[in-house]
Amino acid sequence: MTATYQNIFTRIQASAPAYPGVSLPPDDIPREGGARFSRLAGKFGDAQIGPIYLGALGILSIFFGTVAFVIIGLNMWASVNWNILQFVRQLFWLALEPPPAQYGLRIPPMREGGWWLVAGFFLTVSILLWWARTYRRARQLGMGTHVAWAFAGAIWLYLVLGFIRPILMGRWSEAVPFGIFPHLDWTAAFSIRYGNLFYNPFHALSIVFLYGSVLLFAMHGATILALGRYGGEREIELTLDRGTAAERGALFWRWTMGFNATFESIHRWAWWFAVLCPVTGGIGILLTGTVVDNWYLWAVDRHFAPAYPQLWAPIADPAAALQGAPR
Ligand code: 07D
Repeated sequence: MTATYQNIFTRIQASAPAYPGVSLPPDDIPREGGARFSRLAGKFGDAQIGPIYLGALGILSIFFGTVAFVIIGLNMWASVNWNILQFVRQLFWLALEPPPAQYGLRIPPMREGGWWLVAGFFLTVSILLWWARTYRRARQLGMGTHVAWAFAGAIWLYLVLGFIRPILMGRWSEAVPFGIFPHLDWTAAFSIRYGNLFYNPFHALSIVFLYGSVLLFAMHGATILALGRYGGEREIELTLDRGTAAERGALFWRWTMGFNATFESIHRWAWWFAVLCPVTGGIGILLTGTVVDNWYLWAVDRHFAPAYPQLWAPIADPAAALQGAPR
């Protein structure tokens, strides 16, 4: 019986002396810690752990992220009267909420959303510093900055949700609360308040790229693993010759779907699909409440959602009774 080489789980671990990586420019802080080896880590990725480059941006980012995390945690703990047992029991339900609508964009008392503003500020500083770190590390290694720009796509959505849109709407209360279930509740409430996000075409596009990324990643990952016996993961050496893993992978897709990406272009497909998920999502959120008040009625107007027959006397829109900003 022939043993077939299937490499979904198997991973050959070659051991070699620790390698700290290419030398860095003289203005860079040295990398921290030596190198260790872990057999377990080697099952998932490289067996070598460290050295790690922290640098000024990394240290500052972790510092500000920790400050945000601690502020959020302490506010949650305070909300259960500093009872540690209730804090642990109710952790997933606890929240640090943004200021109520009546404060608009003004600075509220600390207990009424002030801490939310402070935590959000520190979290944002931390995320932006981490972005700068991904940009700088790539530059110092002589790489392109594709990872940083992909990360910027996610940061765009984050900023739309918590900063840009609330400012356009004139009140911080529009922003997302901190908390596990509270932020999920916010998502559901947001969808209902603005007439069902399923009718927002940018939400639909964002889902296309979310699911599309999953599909592409599965196809690409499976193709490379299936080509493992021909050294498929050594991409660059394979692209020019005939009969290589690269060509077999291309042929597989050309034969099964009639079209194939190249070993280079598949990564551009993957990059764009992943990045367009939060970029289109951010556009959809930006338009919600600012340009379009109710996505269902918007879709009815454009004849792609059905208008339900009016069976009873018309029900007044509760929002119509509101005055001023909340309206
Ligand atoms: C959220 C932003 C970037 C994050 C960054 C990191 C930390 C660290 C540390 C505390 C992911 C932040 C840092 C967290 C914390 C400390 C110290 C990226 C994010 C930079 N939807 N929906 C999407 C589906 C419905 C709703 C996107 C599916 C309902 C709202 C996506 C379904 C309702 C919003 C998506 C579905 C609803 C979305 C997110 C199905 C009510 C958004 C893309 C099958 C539940 C967001 C345009 C992403 C958006 C969004 C998928 C249903 C509401 C494609 C599959 C109808 C309010 N939904 N959704 O990359 O962009 O997120 O909308 O039912 O805001 Mg939706």
